[in-house]
Amino acid sequence: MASLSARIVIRATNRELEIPTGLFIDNQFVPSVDSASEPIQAVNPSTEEPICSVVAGSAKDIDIAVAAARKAFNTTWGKNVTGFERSKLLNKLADLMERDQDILAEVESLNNGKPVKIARDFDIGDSIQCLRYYAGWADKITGQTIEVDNKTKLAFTKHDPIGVCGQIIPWNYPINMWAWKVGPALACGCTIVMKPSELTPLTALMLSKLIAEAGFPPGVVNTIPSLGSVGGAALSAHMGVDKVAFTGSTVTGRKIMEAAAKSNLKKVSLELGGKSPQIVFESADLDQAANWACLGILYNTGQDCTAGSRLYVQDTVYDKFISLLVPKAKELVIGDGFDEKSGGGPVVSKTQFDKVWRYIESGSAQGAKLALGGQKRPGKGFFVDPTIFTDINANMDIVRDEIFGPVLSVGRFKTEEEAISLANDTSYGLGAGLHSNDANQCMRVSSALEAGTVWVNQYNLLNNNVPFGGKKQSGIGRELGSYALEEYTSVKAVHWNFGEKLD
Ligand code: TXE
Repeated sequence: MASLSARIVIRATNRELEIPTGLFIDNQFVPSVDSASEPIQAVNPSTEEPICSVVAGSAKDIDIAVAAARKAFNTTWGKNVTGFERSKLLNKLADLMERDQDILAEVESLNNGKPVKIARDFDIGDSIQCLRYYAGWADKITGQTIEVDNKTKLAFTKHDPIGVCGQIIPWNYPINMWAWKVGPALACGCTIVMKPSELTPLTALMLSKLIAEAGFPPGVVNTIPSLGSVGGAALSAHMGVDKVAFTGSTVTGRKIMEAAAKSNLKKVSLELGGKSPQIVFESADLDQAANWACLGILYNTGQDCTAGSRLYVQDTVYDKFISLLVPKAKELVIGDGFDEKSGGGPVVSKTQFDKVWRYIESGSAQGAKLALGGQKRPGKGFFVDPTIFTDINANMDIVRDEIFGPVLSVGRFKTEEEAISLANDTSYGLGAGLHSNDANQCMRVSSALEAGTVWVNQYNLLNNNVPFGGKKQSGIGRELGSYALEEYTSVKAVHWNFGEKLD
């Protein structure tokens, strides 16, 4: 039987800690009921060394977790707990995450590769704030009273928790994606079966321990590390799951929607891939625009659903802009997440590394010009240095497909109309950015861009109180802000008769 915890030593900081490695059901770490279920190996992408192995859940384990979540929904949680109590527990969880932020940051870095300081200051800091933001909502979820007929009738609405939620999250922001999904679901009174990515299960397991410590009743949050094709597929097709929330690839999003349609028509929210454009107009502060463009494509080593991977520059300032952009991108040090000098880590896995390199090679083969990067590093670790292609055309794979690495394609345009048309020439619609000092142009272009989020004179910054999600094939539904509450509630209309009599 696979062990239910692992003792690991983080060499860089000399930290020794015990990581839970079982399935988390009913506030207990347990083994899989399937003796055939092979454990998942967590790997450090900076060294390619194994960290520890984790129990992998099977479809039968998903059944058990869903049953635990249903029981909790019907007894201790759901409509049986006040918003005030939910708020208190969410705040307590945020406090525990704050207490453990250094440990969580180190484990996040170990398993995902991102720099520890970025994990601590941004990923974990934002996640704590996200939980506190939704703690604030928990006792403010209200319906409406609606006048129907003043003399005899009244209607009102109730925003009921939707029920048992399957949440399937990816590996690029393991803690953030956990908080974005857990925060609003718990605030609304839902219960959860969480499936972290098989590549990055460790912090979700550590957070599960904090769920129990915070005092959430058993079964409210259950965590089943599992392969996507096993646990993810089982959750999406489960008749006992009322809603599935997903962040990941468009290919998988499509499968989830299909499984939902073929089973119980559960509610689905999808946050999928992107090929987000940024436009630099001639009036922009070019130095600033170059900074934001670098942040847009290089943050999290480009493993970002809103990565600004296509950049269109007005031809009158094109050469000047490239001469500012390339040295700035070159400055970023990609290295081991535990090295203080690293501003970015490796990509998450060998599969992702190979995918990024296939695209870099295809860019050159299809005639784009390398302005930066393109050299593989010797040695261990899935490191890819910042890479910039110019002289692109709309049919190249590097321009059409999501690469999810630090690879930027730069093109040029003459008119505003042409810039908008190039930017919108994609099946995706997640993020878009524009840089201009002409206020009217900012208004015109931001309204013409087909994306769920448009950044003006900045890029890639999100706030917990502002909604986030995609248009076109980048997704359905919204996370963050008050909009996320709609994903986890079901509106009930109650019609009340206080006077009309039927003959
Ligand atoms: O994604 P998957 P992968 C994009 C990015 C990346 C590509 C492939 O371009 O290169 O996707 O990455 C679970 N039913 N994004 O293969 O498969 C899986 O276990 C249910 C963008 O890792 O979408 C994991 O928990 N679930 C993205 C989650 O889906 C399934 C973030 C994401 O994995 C499943 C990640 C199935 N049949 C990748 N198959 C973003 N939007 O930020 C897999 N999963």
